[in-house]
Amino acid sequence: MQQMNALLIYPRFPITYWGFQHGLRLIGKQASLPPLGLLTLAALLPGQWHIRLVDLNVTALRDDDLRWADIVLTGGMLIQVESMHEVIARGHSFDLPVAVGGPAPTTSPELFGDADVVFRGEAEGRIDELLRALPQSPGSHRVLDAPAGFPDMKIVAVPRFDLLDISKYASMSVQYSRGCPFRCEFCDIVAIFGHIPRVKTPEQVLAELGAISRLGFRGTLFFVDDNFIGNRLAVKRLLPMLREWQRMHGRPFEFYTEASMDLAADPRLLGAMVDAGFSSVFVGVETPSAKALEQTRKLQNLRLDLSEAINRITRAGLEVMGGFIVGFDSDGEDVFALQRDFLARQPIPLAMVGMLTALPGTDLWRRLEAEGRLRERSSGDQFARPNFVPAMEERALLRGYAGLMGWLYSPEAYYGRCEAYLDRSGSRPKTRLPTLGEVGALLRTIWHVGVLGPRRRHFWRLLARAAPRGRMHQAVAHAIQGEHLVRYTREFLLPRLERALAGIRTEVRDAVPALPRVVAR
Ligand code: B12
Repeated sequence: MQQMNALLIYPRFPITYWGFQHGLRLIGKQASLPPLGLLTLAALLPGQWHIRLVDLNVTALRDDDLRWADIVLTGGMLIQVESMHEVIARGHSFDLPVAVGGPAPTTSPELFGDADVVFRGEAEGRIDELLRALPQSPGSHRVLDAPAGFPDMKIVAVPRFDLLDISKYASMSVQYSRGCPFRCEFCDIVAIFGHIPRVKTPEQVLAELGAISRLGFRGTLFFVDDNFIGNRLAVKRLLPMLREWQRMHGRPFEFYTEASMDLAADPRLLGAMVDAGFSSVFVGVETPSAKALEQTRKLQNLRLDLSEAINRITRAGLEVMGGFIVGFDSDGEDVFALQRDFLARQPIPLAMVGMLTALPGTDLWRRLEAEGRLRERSSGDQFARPNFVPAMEERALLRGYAGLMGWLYSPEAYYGRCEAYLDRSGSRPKTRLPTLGEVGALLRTIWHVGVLGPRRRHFWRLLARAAPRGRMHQAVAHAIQGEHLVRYTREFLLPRLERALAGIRTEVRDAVPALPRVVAR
């Protein structure tokens, strides 16, 4: 096998809710999470290859990198497509062949006609196929479709975390499982990763934690699973080993992940997650409307009282981060008040409320296509105008959504949810002492938010509430997060929704045929 210089480039994200760009500045970081897909791919490439990673969210792509490279490998989500095309053009301008992979090429290969190789699906067990398809120079175009079936997670190599400049990232990430047993109509996970959760061995997971720990990273670590508890038996074997590993290594990490709502019905599993060092969990709550949950086949959320479930998880010691959706076909204009009343009673500071969007490869996409309601491809951005004709009158949907988001991330409502969380959250095992970087972030936040910031009154009130509970670092973390969520809503989301509304008004006006001018007799 010939030695090659492979340049792995992670495309830029636009500013988004999940990007936390305004918060990152306060903690002196450039990105919230590393490009785990490319790091995992890098570990599969031939050992004699030289590999360089350039994450455009933390650094710029230099001509020197392109001059050094023999080939460019890039990959990402639909929301990164614009930057992916720039990477392809840049690579070609240095006469380099470019291969693309990851979620966006996997679900929408037709978007990458400019790439030399479009790799769909998981890379494990398919590196030879990729190497055979890689041309010496640009100009050809091959699509490598995902094979039927999915690779065993036991062959996933320890990602090349050593390629990262870890000082640039707020969190690290590992993946324990792929796939989800549920079949929500709007989600493409089953299409991409299957509905039988595949898991790594506990030894694989501990090896990855060891690799990250040896790099000196201390802090939050995201288990990027679609559903961490998809395989109950396996995860119950993993958790005690995680707890022991944390104990042996001085509890270097606070874990967070994604899980289905039925976690609330398993107190032993909840307890084991908290003991292992989990501090928060992202849950797809979606909506308090039973009709909508039924319609979108989120049946697991109908089997329990959502409020009770959220409070049970919170009391157990896990902060709930919630995903919510408005714009289901069964939603009337009362859905905004329904969501608002529900959210006002929940201890959920980070509530990601989006409008239903149709992702390629989902059952929702297929249904809307059959109904002739699809408009255009979606970047997966649920915070923009729907990419299909909604059942609710669209201006009412956008106005209602803007009203809900304006309230949700008003300082009063946001800090109110942070206080509710403090009041109801259960205790967690003590973690390590703060790093110097974390002390720096604390001081910067006190100055920029507590002294100079427009939300300082809320900030000090929250800290005063947290102090007697020994939860100061959590209150500061919520204040940092709040800076992004409040500013992104005010400075980006609401103006964008206003523009979309104005656009619809023009469309409606232009659609009305000019009435023949009536000449008064
Ligand atoms: C972690 C994660 C996030 C993190 C960010 C991660 C990051 N890198 O910054 C957070 C929480 C911030 C996030 C946010 C969003 N996310 Co997200 N996220 C994920 C999640 C859960 C895991 C991704 C991951 O790390 N996987 C682990 C790695 C190992 O897998 P992988 O990336 O697929 O890579 C493998 C292969 O694809 C391949 N491969 C990857 N790259 C390349 C390149 C080449 C050249 C080759 C050959 C192969 C290859 O090899 C790897 C090993 O097999 C996925 C779901 C999933 N299970 O993948 C959703 C997912 C990627 N997210 C999605 C979406 C829509 C979003 C949002 C747009 C949601 C929103 N509306 O705001 C935001 C946008 C991001 C932002 N900054 O705003 C969608 C993307 C859909 C699409 N087709 O593009 C996914 C698939 C979830 C879904 N339900 O559909 N997300």
